[in-house]
Amino acid sequence: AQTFGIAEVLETLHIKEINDGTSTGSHWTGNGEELNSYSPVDGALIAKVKTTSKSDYGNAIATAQKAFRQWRLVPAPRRGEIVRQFGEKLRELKQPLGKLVSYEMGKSYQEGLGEVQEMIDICDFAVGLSRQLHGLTMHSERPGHRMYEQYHPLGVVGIISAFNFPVAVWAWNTALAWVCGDVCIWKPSEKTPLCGIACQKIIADILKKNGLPEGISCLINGDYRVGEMMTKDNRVPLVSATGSIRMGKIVAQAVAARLGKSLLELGGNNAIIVTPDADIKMTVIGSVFGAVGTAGQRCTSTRRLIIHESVYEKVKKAIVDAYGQLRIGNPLNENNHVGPLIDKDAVDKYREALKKVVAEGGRLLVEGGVLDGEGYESGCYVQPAIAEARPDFEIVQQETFAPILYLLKYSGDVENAIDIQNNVAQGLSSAIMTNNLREAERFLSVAGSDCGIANVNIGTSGAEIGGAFGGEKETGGGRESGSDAWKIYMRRQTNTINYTTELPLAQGIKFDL
Ligand code: UN1
Repeated sequence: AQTFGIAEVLETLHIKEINDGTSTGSHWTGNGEELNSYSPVDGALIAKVKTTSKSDYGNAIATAQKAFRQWRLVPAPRRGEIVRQFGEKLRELKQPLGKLVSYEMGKSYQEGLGEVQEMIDICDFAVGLSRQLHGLTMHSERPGHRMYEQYHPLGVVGIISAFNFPVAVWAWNTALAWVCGDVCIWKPSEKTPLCGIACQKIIADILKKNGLPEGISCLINGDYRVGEMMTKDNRVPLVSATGSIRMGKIVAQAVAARLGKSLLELGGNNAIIVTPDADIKMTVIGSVFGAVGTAGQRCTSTRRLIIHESVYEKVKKAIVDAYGQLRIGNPLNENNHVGPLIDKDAVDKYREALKKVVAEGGRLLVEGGVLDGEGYESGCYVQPAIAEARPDFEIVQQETFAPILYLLKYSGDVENAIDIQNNVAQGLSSAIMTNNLREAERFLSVAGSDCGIANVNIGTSGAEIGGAFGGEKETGGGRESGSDAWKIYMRRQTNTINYTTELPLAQGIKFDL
């Protein structure tokens, strides 16, 4: 019933009505239950996907392990060449893939394109990285000895990703893991399985054209039960998981129980501190995009504004006025700013949060509400809301994955704002709006923000791929994407070589025979 050229998009990306959900490269099966993918844009059933059964999973792992034995022998720059081809293909398919992201997940088409751009960027990054997987050399304390370290691939990397970035987060992980010499098994969110299928088809085609084995990229589909097959599996040395704190705790414990490694990127409760010196115009743009972009469903979404009392009324008015300009509706229509939430469960959680903030003594400045009528038939469209609240409200301490912004007031020094900011369980992204150099530096200092990301005069969302992405505390501590995040996908080996005819022991120990 929808008319956004979606049929064409699905055809270009080779998505059929019923898709087998398990792929070991070019080979597809799916013997598990059926999963429906509905669009939150118009409520339509886009396609049915067969989930991964235990035996499908077993096949995928076996194929991946076999592929690893070959892939690890391919020189890293040659592996980079495959990632380069993948990035080129993504450039070609940016529009249809961006549209599928927008239609299956509900973010605006612009943001869908932005997400594919993040994939392209990480591919470029990984290509360069493929010639820079450096270790250090050290000076041995023993004469005639050489000491150095090298990085080897880990093996099979499991990737569990969330609905909100249905393609980019996989790419951050997999592009790095591939150049590192790992093979990957990906379980996308059960809410966005088609994005996963589209990506798998793109890479499978490239692998095939290059005569590379199936299993360098595998796809599995289903809910937490399918994820659990990987978290409990010794053959998966690293599990990289993005999603809720609740999910992260389950994954971390399952992986730790077998002493595997996990890379966690979980919830945020991100704040912007607005100081007396803030540029109000920039504050409004940064805050509004941060709070309502992706309908508040980024882990970096702005949830709290911590505003100095001297500018509180001014900032409040400017932001409330800006909310009056927001257009909510079909995300494929470029005139709209805000699309739907992912599903009706998310709408319920949004409603409950608004009730809760009022029950705790907060005041709604922009009331919010669920939209109905023409164009809103899916029941997933909500109005972004703003509430005046206090930092210690239970609901303000939590991450609600919806466009709800809490305004909090501080007085006195910037330290008071930093305290409020840090006084939550999560530690992903943070920002300060100020033209005061001292305040900015205090915010970035050892006594400043405790988050993995701390920005000055930028909002909390929209991080570039070049930096390490992730956060502290209940955000899980993992770092993905840029900087030296690649190291977690490899194992470090220290090598000492003796090129003399003596065997001196370290620490000067004498052991005469
Ligand atoms: C996420 O929400 O899981 O910084 C990732 C940002 C994006 C990534 C968000 N580059 O908002």
